[in-house]
Amino acid sequence: MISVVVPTYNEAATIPVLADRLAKAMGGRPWELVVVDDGSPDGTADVAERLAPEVPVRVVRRAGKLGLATAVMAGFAAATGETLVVMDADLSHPPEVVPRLVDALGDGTELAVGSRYVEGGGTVDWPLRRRVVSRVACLMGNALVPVRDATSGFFALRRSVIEGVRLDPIGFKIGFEVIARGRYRRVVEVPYTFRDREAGASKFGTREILSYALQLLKVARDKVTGRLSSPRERGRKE
Ligand SMILES: Nc1nc2c(ncn2[C@@H]2O[C@H](COP(=O)(O)OP(=O)(O)OP(=O)(O)O)[C@@H](O)[C@H]2O)c(=O)[nH]1
Ligand SMILES: [Mg+2]
Repeated sequence: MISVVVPTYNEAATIPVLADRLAKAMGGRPWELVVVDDGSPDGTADVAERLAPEVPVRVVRRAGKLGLATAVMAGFAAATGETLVVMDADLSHPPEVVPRLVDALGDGTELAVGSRYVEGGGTVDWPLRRRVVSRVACLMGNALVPVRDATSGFFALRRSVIEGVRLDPIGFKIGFEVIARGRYRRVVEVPYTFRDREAGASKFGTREILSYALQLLKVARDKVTGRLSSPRERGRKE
């Protein structure tokens, strides 16, 4: 079973499109959609719930806007699948790439990261400022983890990668946290083209940049003090 975890805040316009495209992309694979909504004023949670029974959807409702990282963690807790996928609701992450992420798992590969910064990947329609911020953020992250698109919010993993692992639910970049602290033998990057959101408002801003900087510092500290070994060694401790 594949659980696709999608955090939402005011995504009522796009969630039906996302669900429809996902359902088509998944083909015959057993899957569920886990929407984690933070009390969106636009009624995203109700819209998502009404997608059942056409789409195997589950909605986790949280009382207020508690942040993206904790939303994803709540989604992991509610998900029933052994394979977990995380993606945004705004169609920046193409649903058609999800099977490729999932199929990249296996054979010792327990984490697959959707990547804009490997051959075949890229961004379109993104303003220059966002492109520069993203590039710098990924270069900094790549100093600490073996993934070029270190801030990717689009990834698939086996549940075992995060089981018993304490993730720091700081800010926006839960993917970086999973890459830095998860237990896996191998990680691969799967190229995809990121598209800027067409509808709805961005939640990205200075606060997100600052919390990412803090997250980098914490991971660097834990590496230096030996609290964080390599993913492979973490895997062996099992
Ligand atoms: N549950 C929950 N979801 C959130 C929260 N903040 C953002 N999201 C969702 O997380 C995903 C990523 O947020 P975006 O606003 O697209 O962030 P971004 O991709 O960095 O920026 P833009 O695409 O430019 O808007 C989207 O599906 C949002 O609806 C939050 O506090 N709680
Ligand atoms: Mg987005």
